[in-house]
Amino acid sequence: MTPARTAAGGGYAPTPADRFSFGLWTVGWQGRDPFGDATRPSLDPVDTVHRLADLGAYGVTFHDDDLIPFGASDLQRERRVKRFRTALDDTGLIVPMATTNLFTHPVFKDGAFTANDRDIRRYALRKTIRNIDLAAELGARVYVAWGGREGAESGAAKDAGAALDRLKEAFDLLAEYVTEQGLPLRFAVEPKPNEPRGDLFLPTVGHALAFIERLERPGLFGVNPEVGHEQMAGLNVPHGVAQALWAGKLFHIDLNGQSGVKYDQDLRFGAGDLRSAFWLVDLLETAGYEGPRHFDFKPPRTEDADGVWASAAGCMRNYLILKDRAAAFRADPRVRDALRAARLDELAVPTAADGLDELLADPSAYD
Ligand code: 3MF
Ligand code: MG
Ligand code: MG
Repeated sequence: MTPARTAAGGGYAPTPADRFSFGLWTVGWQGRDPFGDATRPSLDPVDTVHRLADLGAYGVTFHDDDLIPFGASDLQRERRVKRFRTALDDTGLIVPMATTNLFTHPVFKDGAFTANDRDIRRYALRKTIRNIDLAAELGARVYVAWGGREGAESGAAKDAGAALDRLKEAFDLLAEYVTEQGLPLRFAVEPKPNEPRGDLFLPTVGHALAFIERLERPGLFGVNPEVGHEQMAGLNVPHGVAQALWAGKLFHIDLNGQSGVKYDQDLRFGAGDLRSAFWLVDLLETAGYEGPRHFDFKPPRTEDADGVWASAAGCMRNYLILKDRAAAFRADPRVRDALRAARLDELAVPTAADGLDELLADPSAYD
């Protein structure tokens, strides 16, 4: 632990240098779930910007519909954006990322870019492009694409190959748009195995990485892994993130907590999976990831307004505590000795640097 973190009032106070960001929909979640209605009133995005800045975050992110209610007139849209922009200017908060809501409105009941209905697919693209323009205007550098309802419940209801063709077509068109407009945006595909659909396309980081390589402009695409989503598939989150980093594709990350293979819990970061969170922070802090530490969590629906901000603060505090613990772990001479004894340094040495012929000519390698 560094004294700077622990000295003042409990310590671990986040600053903008920590690059913490939150979606408007996270703290703004009203507690509506499949079994129950809202337990909290809606939040004004302007107030959210001020609260997040006060807590020490550096960024705020949004779906189009979080900022501008679906169906708003052009005038309402203009007013909402203006107020939001003023709040950003007043607080210094930035918009590192934005995304599209392609799942709430009933027209998306069968997906968006992979809906069987072509009109819905065309509408989804136009909705996305409209928000890409706004994202770029507000200074975002990453545009996240979570499939939402791209998936199916029954085998015959969706042709998976055709759906992947349409998904590729959509991403190629979006990449063409940002390229032609000269917008400084890159896309981050967010995998999720299921929920709200029975099964979703691009279910894991690995599926998304493989898909990206089939696109026309793969350089414009990376991934936005979410802690809980990988765990819903029983996977090791730090390993998935490490592979994204290895591929140069970690464009963004959704941090939260999850306790095992079940529905998407969106707990505050560190809750439910503390060991995994420790290794994830260790990785992010040592592997050169410089993007936002973005929290995609839900304050429990049992919490009131104060609890919302306390749990948002808890996400950041948990991250900073784990960052300290990971640094202390790496600096501990006993750990260093143990890692050497386990021969971790040897794994960094190429197995056959002299080539295949040398390997085959070396009897000691086999005999
Ligand atoms: C759902 C999610 C989404 C995405 C968001 C894009 C509502 O499980 O994680 O949050 O993160 O749509 O950023
Ligand atoms: Mg997410
Ligand atoms: Mg989620």
